[in-house]
Amino acid sequence: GADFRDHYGWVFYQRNISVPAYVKSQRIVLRCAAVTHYAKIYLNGNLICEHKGGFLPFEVELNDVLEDGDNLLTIAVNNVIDYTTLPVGGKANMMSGMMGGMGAGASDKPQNNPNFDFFNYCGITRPVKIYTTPKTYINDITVTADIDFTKEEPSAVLNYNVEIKGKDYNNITCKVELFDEEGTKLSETEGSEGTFEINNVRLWQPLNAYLYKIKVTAGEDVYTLPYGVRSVRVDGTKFLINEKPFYFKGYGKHEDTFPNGRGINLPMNTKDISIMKWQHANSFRPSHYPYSEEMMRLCDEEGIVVIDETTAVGVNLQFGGGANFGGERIGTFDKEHGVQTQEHHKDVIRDLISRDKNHACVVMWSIANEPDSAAEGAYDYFKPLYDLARELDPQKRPCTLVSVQGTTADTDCSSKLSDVICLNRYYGWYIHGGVMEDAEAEFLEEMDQWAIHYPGHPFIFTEYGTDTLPEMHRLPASMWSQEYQDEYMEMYAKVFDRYPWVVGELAWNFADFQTGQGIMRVGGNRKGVFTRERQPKQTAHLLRRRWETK
Ligand code: BDP
Repeated sequence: GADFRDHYGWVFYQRNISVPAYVKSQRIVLRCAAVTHYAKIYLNGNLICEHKGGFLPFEVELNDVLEDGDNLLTIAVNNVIDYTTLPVGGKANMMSGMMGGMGAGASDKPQNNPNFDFFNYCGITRPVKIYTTPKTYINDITVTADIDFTKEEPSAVLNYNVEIKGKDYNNITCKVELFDEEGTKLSETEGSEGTFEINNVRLWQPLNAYLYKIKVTAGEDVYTLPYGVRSVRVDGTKFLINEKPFYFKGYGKHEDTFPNGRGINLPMNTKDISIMKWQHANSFRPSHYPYSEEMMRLCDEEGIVVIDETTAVGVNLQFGGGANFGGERIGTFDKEHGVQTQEHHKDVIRDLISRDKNHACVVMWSIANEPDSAAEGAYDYFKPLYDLARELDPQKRPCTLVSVQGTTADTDCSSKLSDVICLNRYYGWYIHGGVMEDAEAEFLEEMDQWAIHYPGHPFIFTEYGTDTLPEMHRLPASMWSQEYQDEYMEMYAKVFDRYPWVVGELAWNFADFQTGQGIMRVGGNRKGVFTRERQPKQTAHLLRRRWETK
């Protein structure tokens, strides 16, 4: 019922667990892949672990706390979002605020006010597992590749680093073997740090993946890491993958399906990737939070390029007319009244890079979506975050943030910090809705400004789209109709094609998705190029034709 849907605060998941005696000599670990947004784990009533942030894994060792027989495991989950969490919850309802404070959201009941446009699905959204390792175990593996492109057949040096933990970590032998994708052993070496040379390396290419396997044996522990060898770098206005200019074609997505909500849905992941391939799409942005590890692996396997994003959505108190603080306008980065997210934001970056650093599919880090990046204090908020990401990423991928409509070349701190400028633009929807000529004219005007102020970097359009109802057709085209979505997509394509420094188009959104209630949303956000059931709207065919040759 509505009470459950609108629940605010804690819920408790409980069950008994028991671990067979024969594994008790092992290290026993409880791993939660995602608990949204705050978790407290109790075993037999004792708090054993806490974790903030709803989209990244955490784990806790159970050996010292497990009792024989049944143990009561409690996972307490809190769904509250506010000025200290990512994503950010506001003081007032953002969606109704957009229309001058009317609409849903007026209630005295304590409630969440998402400062973002997707339903605040919470709970245990990904697998909880108990697994074992030997007492001395492989804690982490980091691999980077130096590729020599000067020869006709490129060669590569893989550098690996294995972190071993546990009581014997110092005097254990570590064997590392390299296999090709078919499982043929190519070479073998010893030591927790080392290199492999690969002549005639098979590169991981967009839509043409190739994964080597790196098998680490440390004492009794074994782990095999699939690893795609590829390079990424920005050169002038180009985004290079394996030294070749890459053009992003695809979407911003959500982890959102019926009836799973944000709960993991593996068959739908497979379906989504196969639909994107049908369309000749090669990439997407896992907006606005890190997706499941299963999805990241699938992208590695399928050659889908990913812009990996943190949970920082809603770091912008200008939404809803900026009336978030008791009806007053306050600065997003105001020390006293603004968001208090920077430290947590750093933790999310640490956890994200530590989880995803080895994935070939990840070619860039997105530090935030539509923050108040032109506000006073934005540079000071973001500079340390970029520094941290650049320091932590062993592959030194480019970094960006995704800029909201209204930022300009000279005001957006992204201009100073990002390797690629990523823009969300809605000319023809939120601005000049229904008047395509005006929309195009203002869009071109903005593009020319960026060209003057900010030459020399690549640009990706990370969002553009229109709410579109599958049943609605209109001639002449008008807003919400299939025809309008087509005309809008055609206009954007025309603009993108004018500017050689535009290196990507990620339409908003791949599929319709659930949002909160409000007068701006009809049964959710309907900007999908596919319905929530993953059936094509008319524009899916138009994009397919474009992307086949683009
Ligand atoms: C942008 C947001 C995205 C929204 C989209 C929209 O980044 O989350 O869903 O606009 O309004 O502001 O559809």
